[in-house]
Amino acid sequence: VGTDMDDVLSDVEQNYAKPNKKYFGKAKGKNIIIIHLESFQQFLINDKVNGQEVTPFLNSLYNDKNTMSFDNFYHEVGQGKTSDAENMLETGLFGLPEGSLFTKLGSDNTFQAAPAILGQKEGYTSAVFHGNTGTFWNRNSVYKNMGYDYFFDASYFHKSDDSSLGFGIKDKLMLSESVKYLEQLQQPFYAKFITVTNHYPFQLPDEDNDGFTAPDTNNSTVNGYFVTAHYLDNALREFFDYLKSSGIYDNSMIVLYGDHYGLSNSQNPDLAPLLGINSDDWNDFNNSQMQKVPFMIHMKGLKGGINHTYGGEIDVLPTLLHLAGINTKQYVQLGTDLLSKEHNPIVIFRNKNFVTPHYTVLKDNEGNPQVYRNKTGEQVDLDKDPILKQKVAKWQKYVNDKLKLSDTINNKNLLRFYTPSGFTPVNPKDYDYQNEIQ
Ligand code: GP9
Ligand code: MN
Repeated sequence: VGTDMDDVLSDVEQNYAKPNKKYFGKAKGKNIIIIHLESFQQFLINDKVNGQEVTPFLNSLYNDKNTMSFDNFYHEVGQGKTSDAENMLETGLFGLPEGSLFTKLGSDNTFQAAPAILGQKEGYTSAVFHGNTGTFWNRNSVYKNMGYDYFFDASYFHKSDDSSLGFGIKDKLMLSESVKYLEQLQQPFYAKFITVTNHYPFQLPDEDNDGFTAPDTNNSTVNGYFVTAHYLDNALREFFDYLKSSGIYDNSMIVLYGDHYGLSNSQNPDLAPLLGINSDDWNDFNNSQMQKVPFMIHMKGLKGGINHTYGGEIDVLPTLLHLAGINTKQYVQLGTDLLSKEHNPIVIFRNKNFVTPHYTVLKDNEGNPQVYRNKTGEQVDLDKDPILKQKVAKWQKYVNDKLKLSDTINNKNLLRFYTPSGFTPVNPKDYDYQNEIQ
């Protein structure tokens, strides 16, 4: 066991990217509000359908001078979907190659996660707001191990015949009713809002639609996706209005991210014409581009802009902790700060495919790498480019090693053998969310 952990620590030390002085501590002492945009893909940003902006509010936020907006940010989830995204953002480790880490290991493993780190280092109160029952994805148990002080699940929200859709309370209702709880939280707080309405099968009742006209492809999932995304956008506008009128906005850093794709590869050819691409020309590279999701950091006084850095969900935790003024050197986190000059821009997908700032590398059915140029989407013949071929092999080894390291840490529960100095291990018995009975 000792050697396992020694390997982990030496890798983590080599991987460490020191904070950028320009940003370190910029959000020190501010509330941190994380908004999890369910199934929300980057292509929706600035997109129009039938002459209507799909997400006018998010577009305005994306282009706001106080928002750092990323346009080469990818989700990196596996089968654990939402729970994998949460896991990466909270712990800085990947999900599992199969299944959900939350479900498989979340009740037993030792975590050194965001709520505990922020709580212990900077006195943050932490809370999650979510319109589904607390047991879904084993959250009830996992959040205790992560040190979340509060978990407001479905049982905390008012219910009526039409208040829920799919996986839970509709976003507008969940966000507006969260306000009364948010106001009571001791500041600074670290609060996460997990939306649900923009979820497959993307069927919004007419009474929840403000008149947005769906596209009319032959695929009702594709059509509905734009409508539920538009609904989510409206819900966020209302939520921001509240944050502003309550004054919370002025002392908060608000972080928004898409957890994973909403439209799957099998649906993408039906989406293609709406993106100006012929369905017959749609290929694996196009599918990989669809794995881009929003990542935005919004805060009054933050010098923002569109940031083209390549990164993914694994990189969020060190980025946010550095903004909060907490150094990450001693923590076992496998991504790197997106704002650091030493950030590592290789984006790792859970299936071992990957993206570099210039190339996208996807394995075919035989496991052979297919390499595409990001700029043009054209495929590169590796046999005609032995130097690139060598580089791809080197990158692939790096990717495989990183995922293997993550799996070792998680499967062997290695963090129970290593406590960062100044950190107190979390005792789940200290937490009780009173939401087990539904
Ligand atoms: C369920 C919600 C959806 O509570 O977070 O999870 P997903 O199906 O996207 O993994
Ligand atoms: Mn999800």
